[in-house]
Amino acid sequence: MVQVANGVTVVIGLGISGQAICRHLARQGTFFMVADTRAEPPGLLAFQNENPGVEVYCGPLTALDLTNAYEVVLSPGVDPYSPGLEGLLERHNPVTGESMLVGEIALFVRAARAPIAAITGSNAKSTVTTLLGEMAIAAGVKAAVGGNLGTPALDLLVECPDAELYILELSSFQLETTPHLAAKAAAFLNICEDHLDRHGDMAGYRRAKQRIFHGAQSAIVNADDARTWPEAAIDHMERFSAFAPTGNDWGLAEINGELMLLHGEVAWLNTQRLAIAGRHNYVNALAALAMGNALGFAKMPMCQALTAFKGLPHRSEVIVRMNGVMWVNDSKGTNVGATLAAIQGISATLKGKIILLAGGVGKGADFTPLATPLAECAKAALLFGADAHRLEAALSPSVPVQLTNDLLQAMEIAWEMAEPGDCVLLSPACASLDQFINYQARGDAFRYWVEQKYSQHNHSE
Ligand code: UMA
Ligand code: ADP
Repeated sequence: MVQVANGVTVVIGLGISGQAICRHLARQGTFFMVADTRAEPPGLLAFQNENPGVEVYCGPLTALDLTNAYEVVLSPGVDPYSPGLEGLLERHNPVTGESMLVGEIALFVRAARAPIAAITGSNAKSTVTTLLGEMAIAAGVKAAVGGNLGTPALDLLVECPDAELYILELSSFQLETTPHLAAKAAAFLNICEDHLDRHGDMAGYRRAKQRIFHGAQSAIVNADDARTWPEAAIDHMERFSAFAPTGNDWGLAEINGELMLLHGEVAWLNTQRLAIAGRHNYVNALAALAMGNALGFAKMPMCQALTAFKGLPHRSEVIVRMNGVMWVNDSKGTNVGATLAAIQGISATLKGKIILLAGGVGKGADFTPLATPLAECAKAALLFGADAHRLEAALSPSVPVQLTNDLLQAMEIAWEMAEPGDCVLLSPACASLDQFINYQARGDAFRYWVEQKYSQHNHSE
């Protein structure tokens, strides 16, 4: 058993968050050590070279005695209920007044000197977070944007020390270890099955996400899904919907044949003026408007930012149209809800059929909700990765499916199968980690292959 010395802060995890936590603690002059469950975590040597005085323990947490630790700061990728961490989340820390086990965001809340706008949900977090950041810039507010997306939250404190607002995308993993966020505005966008391997069931997953509302001044919620509404009353609420708004909600409705973004009865923007496509993206625009409104941004700059926003890579991103076939990279479609949104958004305007490329780590999700929409609009589902067989079982026989070794083989088959009017859609409904470093690498592999084919094709013409 390795004993942690008395009064030491223990950082668990040497990933992006763990390293940001270490930098923060070092800046604060806190005495800390690091533990990682992996024998050789990536970046270990570089970390040791840069932090020669910091003790690093690599191995099972059950062999680390944390009894004397001052506080344990956990990376989001590690389950707070892992063996070796028993009871820590529930144990009161008499010095901080919080739990003995906290995450990066708890340290951020203690140190931040500007209000926080926080965004969670199963899908659309990055899109709404980025949009809100663009709105803040347009409104002349000095905002720092990060969290689960881009710059880790604690690094924002040094990157943008004079920020007037922190805009944070927060995952259920980060919220699980955040005792009291006290956001100025907190948005819970939507919920569908995701990360059930970690949270156990939907109730556990939702409970983690609901923590975004602790101490919030304003709550921004999805009027169409009561699971996103706070359990306790919050002073100010903004609600958005994919349908015509009720009362002063934000919503979508046709006026003179044009689909408009509305606040109550007032039309704010024609959806034709948006560069992002699909009803799900219009709802994302409404969520960002609702959030900006709660934060006091003016209408004009928010609408300017919306019309200028082109969307993010790896989210229903059209890579190329070749031989009349559209190739779309939705590698960030890492759960069933995101893949459903992509299928519905694309099939609504498609002349031909969708050839879906899907698979990877399913995180315990039920894939059957994909079967009916795919049966209507898909030519085939080409499956790969760890949960390909589970996907096959959920889709077959209503959808023609084919098992492949990997994404590249699936793309070769799609190339042969696709006809003019079709769309080859990479929207895996799964995490990438069995075959790629992350979803970006998966999307980049897709893009690279398509671009190579495109240039060969153009060359041969
Ligand atoms: N790991 C171990 N042992 C350890 C520490 C980590 O096995 O002791 C493993 C984890 O199980 C995981 C991987 O290492 O498989 C990375 O975990 P981490 O906690 O070190 O992750 P970071 O590198 O710090 O990245 C995290 C977020 N990743 C996760 O929550 C898994 C990143 O979100 C985020 O950008 C970053 O912090 C900065 O805040 C990525 C993500 O996939 C995009 N998030 C999930 C999502 O969006 O669905 C939640
Ligand atoms: P997150 O950060 O929550 O993963 P992103 O903005 O990166 O969210 O989008 C992730 C995936 O969700 C993409 O595949 C995208 O097409 C899909 N998506 C975007 N908006 C929505 C929405 N409102 N509902 C469901 N899926 C969505």
